Amino acid sequence: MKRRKFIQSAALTGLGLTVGTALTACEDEKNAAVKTAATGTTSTNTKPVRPLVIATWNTPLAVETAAKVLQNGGSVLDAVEQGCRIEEANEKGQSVGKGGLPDRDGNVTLDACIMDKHGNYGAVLGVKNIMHVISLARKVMEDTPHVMLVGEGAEKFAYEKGFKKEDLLTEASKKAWEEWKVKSEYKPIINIENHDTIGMLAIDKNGDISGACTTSGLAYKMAGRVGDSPIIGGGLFVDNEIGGASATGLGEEVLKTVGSFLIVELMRQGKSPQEACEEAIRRIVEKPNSDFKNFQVGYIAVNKQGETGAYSIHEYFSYNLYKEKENKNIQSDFYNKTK
Ligand code: SD4
Repeated sequence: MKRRKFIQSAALTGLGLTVGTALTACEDEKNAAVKTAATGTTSTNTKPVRPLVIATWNTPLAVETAAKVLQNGGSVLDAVEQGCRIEEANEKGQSVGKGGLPDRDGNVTLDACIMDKHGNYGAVLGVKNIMHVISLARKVMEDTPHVMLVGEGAEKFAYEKGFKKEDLLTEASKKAWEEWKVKSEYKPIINIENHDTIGMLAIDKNGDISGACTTSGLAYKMAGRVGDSPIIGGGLFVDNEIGGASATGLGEEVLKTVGSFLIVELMRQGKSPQEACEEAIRRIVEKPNSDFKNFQVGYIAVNKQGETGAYSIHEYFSYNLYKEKENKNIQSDFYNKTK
């Protein structure tokens, strides 16, 4: 049964639907007022928060850039693309774009994906020598019949589209790699506090949602390794009727639970963004033999109503949130409270 139909029939049969006073105007406001039998969660927020931008980690400039695009009447897709480009160009961020830490052979390879309000998706995986892979992912989405391009093919496509070739390995990341090589520990390094992979979700004044995610992946990964960030439903998922989610942290764990898709589907079933993020983290940590003490995963989510959620396994995950003209960095709640 189509969702709209289900909601209507739920209203008729009293299947837990509550309709607020301001809910006559548009469909998404009606959706936000759904109280599900499964969770008993009711949205009390009848006026949607718009525009809104949320992004993983301490990324004030990226979020501000995206917010400005929206304030100036730009598209929500432009907003997330422009926001992510800020982090890609930030050489200090060592897990995204230029200055990203390389793989164990010393090559910086980037992954990115983007989703628009129509559910279109584009991604590039394992790309060398191109800084703005988020824009390249958008070109894949808009200018090719495909959704993903990988490695050399993606790089060739970039040059065809006028992207500049550049060395992404900075002196600082080269030095870090050389130090790592001394011991060359096989274990993927994923620290808990300082990531900068950026996953960004935005809603424009009409309530349309887009998302983007860009990373250099795990530091010192095996050559050819791809994480969750460019994979639809893993590092990012957007459904314009429901909301969006994005992930950061150990991509292997996000992929095994299809984290961002899971969060959006949980919101579809009536969970708040916060409840959905918490459930997605639980799916990882409560697996038998989960090694969660040794890795971090963090999620952000937003629903159509502009309610947001964030949750991580360990302390120190934060996100930037722009809403009602304020741009704040907020510490996320987390699962592992034992020190
Ligand atoms: C990955 N999720 O490639 C990315 C890594 C990350 O901050 O988020 N780093 O698995």
